[in-house]
Amino acid sequence: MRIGIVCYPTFGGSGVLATELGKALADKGHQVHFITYQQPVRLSEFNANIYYHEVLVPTYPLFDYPPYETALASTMVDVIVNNNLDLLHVHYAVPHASAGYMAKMILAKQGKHIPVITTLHGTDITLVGKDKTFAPVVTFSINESDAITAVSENLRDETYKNFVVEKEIQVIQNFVDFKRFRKKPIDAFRRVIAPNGEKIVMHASNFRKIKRVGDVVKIFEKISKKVPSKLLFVGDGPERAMAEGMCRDLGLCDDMRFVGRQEQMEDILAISDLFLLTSEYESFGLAALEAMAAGVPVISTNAGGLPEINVEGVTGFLGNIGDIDTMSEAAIKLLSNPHLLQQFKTNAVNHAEKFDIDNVVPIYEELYMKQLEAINN
Ligand code: GMT
Repeated sequence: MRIGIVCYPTFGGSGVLATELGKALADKGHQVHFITYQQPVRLSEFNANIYYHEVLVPTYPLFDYPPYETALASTMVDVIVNNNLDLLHVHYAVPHASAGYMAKMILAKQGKHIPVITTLHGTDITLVGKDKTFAPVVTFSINESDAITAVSENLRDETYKNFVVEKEIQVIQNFVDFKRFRKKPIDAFRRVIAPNGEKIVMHASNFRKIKRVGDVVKIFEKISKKVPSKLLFVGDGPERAMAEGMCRDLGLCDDMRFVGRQEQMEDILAISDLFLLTSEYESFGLAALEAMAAGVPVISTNAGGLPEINVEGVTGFLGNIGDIDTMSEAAIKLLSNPHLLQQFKTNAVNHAEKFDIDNVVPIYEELYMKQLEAINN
């Protein structure tokens, strides 16, 4: 198949998922065309089946707000026509689903019919999408998509709760390239971070408010009083300065490290003992799944779709949003009992394997085939 993929090219989970999906489809022989405003972060190696088309948004003195959606829809049309694409798969509804609808309508006028598949990822529904500034357009374009998928059962339910959606939303959960995360720890790297054999606790996110990174610091403060440990903060974003301020105020700077955005997550996860995810909401929590695939148990909130991947008392522990005490007690319990920690590490790997890329990509392929059959009949 010749597939167009539209996503955000940044470090966000939806872009990561879309890029990994495109790469996996290309490995299976499909021709994949990424249409984004920047090269997606995880699209660094050459693959003969992958094409990248940049969306350029011209500036003009009249435009206080450059019309990205118009440029995107026009680029979609151009790429679809010139590469004879079979279908378009857009990730994150805002504004990709409405741009996809616009492209589809333009092409229909030219006699080309192309299915548009929309994958909902999380904040496109729960935060941005349901804001009344966007809601009518999001509702319309979701309903006009030929197929809709959501990355968790929770997100499917949230979508039905917040929007009038008449179509079936198929749940296709996030996946992980299991092989990639089965890496041996690099001892020298571990020694740099934890020179005296301290435990390594980690958090990775885009440091948005919804991640509650302040809670990560508070939990770590409690952990470090009981278990010699270090905290690695991976990623960057608006709340990073606040987290750094907290670490200074609490006198924890020697034990906390902000390593910024990292592409080699597997190397960092390989030396980590515990992953903290304190979000107010996660439709799924891809970062937690990647941690589990690397054999790192997870202490998380029970928000959104997190209970669908982090199994209480098996792969980690879950607490209510903001419940620092419960989450830190669970973390201390795990980190101070080597036998229990090892058991949870094994459980995490075993559970993550269910979300292996090889199990999930065929579900997308089947969906594409179904849509192509429907449009051709
Ligand atoms: O987590 C973020 O803020 C980024 C966001 C995105 O769309 O890029 O991630 C969402 O999509 C991921 C991939 O499907 C999910 O694993 C994340 O849970 C989801 N984030 C939220 O729902 C907050």
